[in-house]
Amino acid sequence: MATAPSAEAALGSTTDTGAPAPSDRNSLTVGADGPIVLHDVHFLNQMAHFNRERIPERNVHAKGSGAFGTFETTEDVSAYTKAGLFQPGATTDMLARFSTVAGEQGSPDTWRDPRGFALKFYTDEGNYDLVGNNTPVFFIRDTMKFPHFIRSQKRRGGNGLRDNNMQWDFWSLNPESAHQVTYLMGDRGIPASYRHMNGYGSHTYMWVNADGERFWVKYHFHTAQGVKGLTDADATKIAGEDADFHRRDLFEAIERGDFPSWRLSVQVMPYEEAAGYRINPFDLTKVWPHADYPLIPVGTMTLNRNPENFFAQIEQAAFEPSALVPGIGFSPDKMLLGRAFAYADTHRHRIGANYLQLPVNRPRVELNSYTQDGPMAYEHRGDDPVYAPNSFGRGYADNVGVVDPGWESDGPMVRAAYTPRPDDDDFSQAGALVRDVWDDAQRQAFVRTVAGHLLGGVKGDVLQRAFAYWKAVDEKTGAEIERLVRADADLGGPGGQDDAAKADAAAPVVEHDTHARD
Ligand code: HDE
Repeated sequence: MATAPSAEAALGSTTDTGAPAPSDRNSLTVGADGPIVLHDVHFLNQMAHFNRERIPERNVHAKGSGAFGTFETTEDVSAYTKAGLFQPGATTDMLARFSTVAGEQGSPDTWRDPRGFALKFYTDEGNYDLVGNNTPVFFIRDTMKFPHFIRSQKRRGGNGLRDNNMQWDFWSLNPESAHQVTYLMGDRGIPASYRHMNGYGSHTYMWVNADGERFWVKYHFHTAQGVKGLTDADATKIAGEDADFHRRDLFEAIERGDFPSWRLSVQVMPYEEAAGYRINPFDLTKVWPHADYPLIPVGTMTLNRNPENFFAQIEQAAFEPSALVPGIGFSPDKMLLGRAFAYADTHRHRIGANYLQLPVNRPRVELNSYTQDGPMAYEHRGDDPVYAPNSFGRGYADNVGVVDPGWESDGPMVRAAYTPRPDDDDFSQAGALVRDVWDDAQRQAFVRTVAGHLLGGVKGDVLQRAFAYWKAVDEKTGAEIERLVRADADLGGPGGQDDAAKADAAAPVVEHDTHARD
């Protein structure tokens, strides 16, 4: 027998205009069984707003989770940057959001996929956003390819299904993807949790110190929890039991006071060394070997506060590589420069032109920006002049000359493919990962994961190109992948790992930065 709601629960609610609500349970009708009347405006408003509760999901990184915390600069890197948040002793509030890439909002957290590692620092010089991944490299090096890449990883136009053949068609036709795909198919491809993965800025950025000296930097966030991964078999099982496994883990860890932290280090390259470096330092598919540019510690990021409301604070969180602060700049990395446009543009579409006025996105400094009005405008400047320059005391910027962190560039405007440097090819860094960084157990798990993925529908010329791709990475493991696929080996389940491999791969991955090599 259904019990009536408790008396205190019936104390009432309001309409959206603030009046006492008539009822949240019964619509207004003519007679008890008559038609609903058009002027039941509380019902109309509830229904109309319900129809508008969703905003478009992120078209990549749709499934994710986040938390608030702080970043503390514990070392002195002021020789390299004047950015306030990276001065010794600075502590800055921040927000982090972790995510998968290809899956939709309801997709499982434990799919094999890179993980987003998006950070927003609410500094006293404005927001600084560092929007990275849990891998130090990426699949492509030119923004123009990005829509094509993402579409090949999502769903076919005809049947709306994901398709391994389509994924491998793109990857094998774009061999610069080999380093990232190797990483993806290895033990970093399915983190045990968001807390047990590293984060990277991936791109090369610019730092500028107080004397105007410029440096190129790469960011490394090493998890203090230790890097741990899941086997395909375990991940597939968890995906069936709890699609929100990583979201739940992060939320519950912070709830119980088990605050996850990461140690930030940077690699620093003096400005003038970029031109002669043996690897293109701005190629996002490459790392800088640590022997060339060792890690320099900076500080610690700790996540210690869960969102109060997921939609308001995480679904509407807007991260953008274009949110920079003095002392930090872009680099000639075409992917980074493409992203400098894309993110704010996507926020205007997904959330609205005034997305930066939402508390989770609002910079924590006094603003004097000449953007105004637009839908849902909340902040305003009264009757201040709306133009610059003006004679009525509203400040405006009028700098000329070299104002922004930048670099020298000249030559004809071209659409360039890639101009490799002496040690620049699409496969050797991936091969070094397989041969020099991984141990036998990791190599075996990798071979079975790739073979299992290829056995998932990859065929014909695409399969032949995939075999050639893996042999170009590493002849021995490439040949083993081909042997297993041609034998149509029973690899023990969806991820292609039988119990033996599972036992090996499930062992905690020893913390190693897979790029502390050569
Ligand atoms: Fe993204 N990316 N991306 N991406 N990306 C987005 O922005 C884009 C790339 C990354 O938790 C989108 O708000 C372009 C690299 C993260 O809210 C979109 C290119 C890296 C997140 C977008 C790239 C990333 C996104 C989708 C090629 C790591 C989630 C929704 C140049 C270094 C941030 C949105 C969050 C989200 C564009 C490639 C990381 C569409 C054009 C490389 C962590 O704007």
